[in-house]
Amino acid sequence: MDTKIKVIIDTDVDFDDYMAMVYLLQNPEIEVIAISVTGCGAAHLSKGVNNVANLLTLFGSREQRIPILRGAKAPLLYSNVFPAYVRSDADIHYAAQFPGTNRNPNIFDAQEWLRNYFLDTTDEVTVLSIGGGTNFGRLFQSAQTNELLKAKIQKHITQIVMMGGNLLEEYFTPGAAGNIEPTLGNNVYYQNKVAEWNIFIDPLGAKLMFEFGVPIRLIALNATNYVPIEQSFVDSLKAINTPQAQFISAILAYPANAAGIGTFLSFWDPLAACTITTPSLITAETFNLLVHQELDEEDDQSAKIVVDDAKGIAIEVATFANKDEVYAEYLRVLSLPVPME
Ligand SMILES: [Ca+2]
Repeated sequence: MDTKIKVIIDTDVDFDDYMAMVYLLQNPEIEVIAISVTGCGAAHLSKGVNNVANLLTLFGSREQRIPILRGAKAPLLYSNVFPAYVRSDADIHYAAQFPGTNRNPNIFDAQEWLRNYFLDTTDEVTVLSIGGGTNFGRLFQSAQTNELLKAKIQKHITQIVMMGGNLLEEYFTPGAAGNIEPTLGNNVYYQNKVAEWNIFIDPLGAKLMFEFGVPIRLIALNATNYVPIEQSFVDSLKAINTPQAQFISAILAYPANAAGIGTFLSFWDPLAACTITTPSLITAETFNLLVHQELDEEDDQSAKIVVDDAKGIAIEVATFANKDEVYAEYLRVLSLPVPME
């Protein structure tokens, strides 16, 4: 009997998305069903799709045929974007070399593939959302007018594990501040101190995901702040002689990433991925949450996660993570041999 946990990954193909994807693809307890790509986050859509296809050459011929889903070219609301340097570095996959070119990738339209998959499937799947809410928000929005699709999605998604959001000090101690302005450096083109990027990129996408009625575990900055990427982790990873570990080492060695080791980089998306098999890595509490939608150019609160006991939706929020255990779990899986048939 197949007891693997089936996972659909929704990614913006950022540096830490590679960490999360490799961890899941290499984990014998996981079966990756499909990888949907959004063009609204780090990588542009065509680059992201191409990079995911080539990433799969780190794995065997079955993995190289995993469906890759071309998702959104624009958010459902606003047009918030990452800084250009973040996007161009993601587009060139941090100059890390893929083992080869995927000559025969299975590429589909995301909305069409996901609709057909959920209408047909008997699987129970976990969705790992690590690129903002646009692709699944759009799917859930279209399912609001299709009762069969809605029921099938609600039945067959066991859980969404979403890297995103932050509980501010007014709601939880220790609070986690937003991460928009720190990423912008000297070019602060958004005046927003409260939001986290994955929610900020598409506040409506996140809202639609929250409201759909599938259980959500939010891997918030409150938890990821406990797991910075430190030099000790980079050194341990470098000592692992698998092509997969060496590839992630190359991603982290790219100058813009290396500058963040021990400073501004955290185990964002890979922490979310690790909790799928190992929820004991985090402490979580349920809060009733809303996503603030209105944009204000001068003191922007858009994408703020608001705790509202009357109107909020019950969401499980990770508030703590055990760094040593997260490192150990990640390194354990990246040390496993990969059958290349
Ligand atoms: Ca991401």
